[in-house]
Amino acid sequence: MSTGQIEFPVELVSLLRRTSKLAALTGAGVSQESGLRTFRDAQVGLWAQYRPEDLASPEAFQRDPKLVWDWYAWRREAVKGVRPNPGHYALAEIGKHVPEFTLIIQNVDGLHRMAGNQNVLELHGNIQRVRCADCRTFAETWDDDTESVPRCRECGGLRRPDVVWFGEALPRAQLEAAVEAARACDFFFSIGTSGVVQPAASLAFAAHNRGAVVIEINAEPTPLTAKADYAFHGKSGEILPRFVEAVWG
Ligand code: BV8
Ligand code: ZN
Repeated sequence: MSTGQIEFPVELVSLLRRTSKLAALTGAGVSQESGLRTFRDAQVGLWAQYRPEDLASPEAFQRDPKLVWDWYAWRREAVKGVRPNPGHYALAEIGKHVPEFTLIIQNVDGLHRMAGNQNVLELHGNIQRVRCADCRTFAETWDDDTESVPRCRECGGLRRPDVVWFGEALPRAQLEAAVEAARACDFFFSIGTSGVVQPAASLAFAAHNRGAVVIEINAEPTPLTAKADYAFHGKSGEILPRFVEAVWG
């Protein structure tokens, strides 16, 4: 069914109009229409030979810090060349209409904030930030194109992107706030995520188990589809603006 024909059930629209508590989880798919590859999309060029989860790990950084540093520098370049899409702006619009709107993101590209989203929980960090791998001191500035991985001015440790690598714990405050929002919301949107990366993928189920209405917006079915109360399969940059128009327009 093309996105153009998607109808939003009347009862869903009227319930959403009255809600005050809404949480949304987004994944790489929400940035796809901005021109950024998702995690599942094959990588290109020099990086085609690597699986993202093989580079996004402390072991990979231990083994070859320069390779991992350069991968994130390449991804930062990619983000510099793109802009938020209508999906990001539609989420910012929801924030203006729903008093308790919590935006929980797996995205590390910074596009949600660029679109004006305020209350954003970055579960997996942000590639626009760099910190020391040892003393965690944040770097205000750093040079992306260097012979070797830049070092920390405080302790001389290697610098790394401020993201959560596979096998690393998520930032406690953000994760606790996300779990709280999932448990307290009336509506939980799962947008542009394949639902395989834990613990983020369990938030929709936590919301479902607390009686929230779960709505999936994704280009293809996921492990969540069977549990979702509503599933709209298509492009989030096309569906979300229409959703916002139908409910709060
Ligand atoms: C941890 C930052 C322990 C880095 C990322 C339980 C079971 C199994 C495995 C585990 C488990 N618990 C933990 C694990 C291991 C692991 C995990 O989940 N592995 C998976 C692969 C099986 N989890 C971890 O390692 C986590 N840490 O558990 O630590 C611990 C605990 C305490 C103390 C010490 C240690 C850390 C996970 C975070 C890893 N970091 N990112 C970086 O980005 O470089 S995750 C990374 O993957 C990104 O954040 C990305 O968001 C995510 C990928 O998932 P999606 O966002 O869903 O993207 P994907 O490409 O998969 O899918 C895109 C979807 O969009 C598709 O469905 C597509 O159809 C759709 N789509 C495409 N275009 C559109 C669209 N939809 C709508 N519109 C479109 N236009
Ligand atoms: Zn340091």
